[in-house]
Amino acid sequence: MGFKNIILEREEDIAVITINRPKVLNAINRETVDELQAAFEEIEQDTAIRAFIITGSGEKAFVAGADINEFTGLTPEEGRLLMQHGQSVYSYLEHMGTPSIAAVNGYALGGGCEMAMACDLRIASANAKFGQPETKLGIIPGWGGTQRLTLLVGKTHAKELIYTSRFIGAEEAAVIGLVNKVVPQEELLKTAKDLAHQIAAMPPIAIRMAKLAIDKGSQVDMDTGLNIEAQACALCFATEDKIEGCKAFFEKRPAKFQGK
Ligand code: DAK
Repeated sequence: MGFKNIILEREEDIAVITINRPKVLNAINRETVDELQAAFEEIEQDTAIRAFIITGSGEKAFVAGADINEFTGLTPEEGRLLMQHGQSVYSYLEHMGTPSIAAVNGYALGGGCEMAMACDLRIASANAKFGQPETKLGIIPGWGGTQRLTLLVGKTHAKELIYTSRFIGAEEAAVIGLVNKVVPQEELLKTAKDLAHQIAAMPPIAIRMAKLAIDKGSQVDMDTGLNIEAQACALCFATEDKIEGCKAFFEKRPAKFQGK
């Protein structure tokens, strides 16, 4: 599929999605949401892609939120539909078997911060700024912000950030656990790609099972979570990659995983 608002590129066993609307700081409109869904499906169906990155074009913004131009004249019903659509696309991203990394190269606000939070990992450039400024617009985060921010940083920080609409810098985001790592802007994409390649070299079924156990397990009680972990681990025992991983260990050589 040809895209107007995003760029999808493949590099060996990883892919990079670049949100490409620099004139509006990569703000996401409906068309971009649809293109993202199509790109996610394309990546998910391609088993040769073992990890992917989402970033923004230019040096100023990752995504400065939902495109505010599209809020004008929305009835509550239209707002609800738009909100649910965005939520379902971000949930699709969150639940993908292919692990995702947000390379946050500037402003990650509102729907932009929410998209980064739906990714598995987040690397930020030193100039990145995060925020959920919806309350300043008279609304509240509608694409998962109240839920994912709370899960990632806890109620204390989530409430402060959402109640005040305050932006935080990359270092503060790292301190509260919103990002994995902060790097100089010129190193951002390379760092994210190195991490993606590192994950891509791992056994994909084991990575998918780890993701499932962490994500599903964190939403249930401990006993149920441990049960999910045991089932997911049992499935790994049935893979050729498990045999190869253990064999390579004893043969003192790097393992070659096939995803089987
Ligand atoms: N939407 C549309 N245009 C935007 C934009 C946005 N989110 N952010 C920036 N732009 C545009 C600006 O209007 C400006 O356009 P021109 O004036 O050049 O035509 C251009 O990008 C450059 O921006 P600035 O001139 O403002 O640049 P500055 O460096 O001065 O400021 C800034 C950068 C990021 C601090 C500032 O642009 C800013 O505050 N932007 C808005 C941030 C924001 O509030 N984002 C929205 C968060 S709310 C829902 C669905 C979705 C959502 C909620 C509910 N339902 C359906 C219910 C999600 C909501 C959000 O994401």
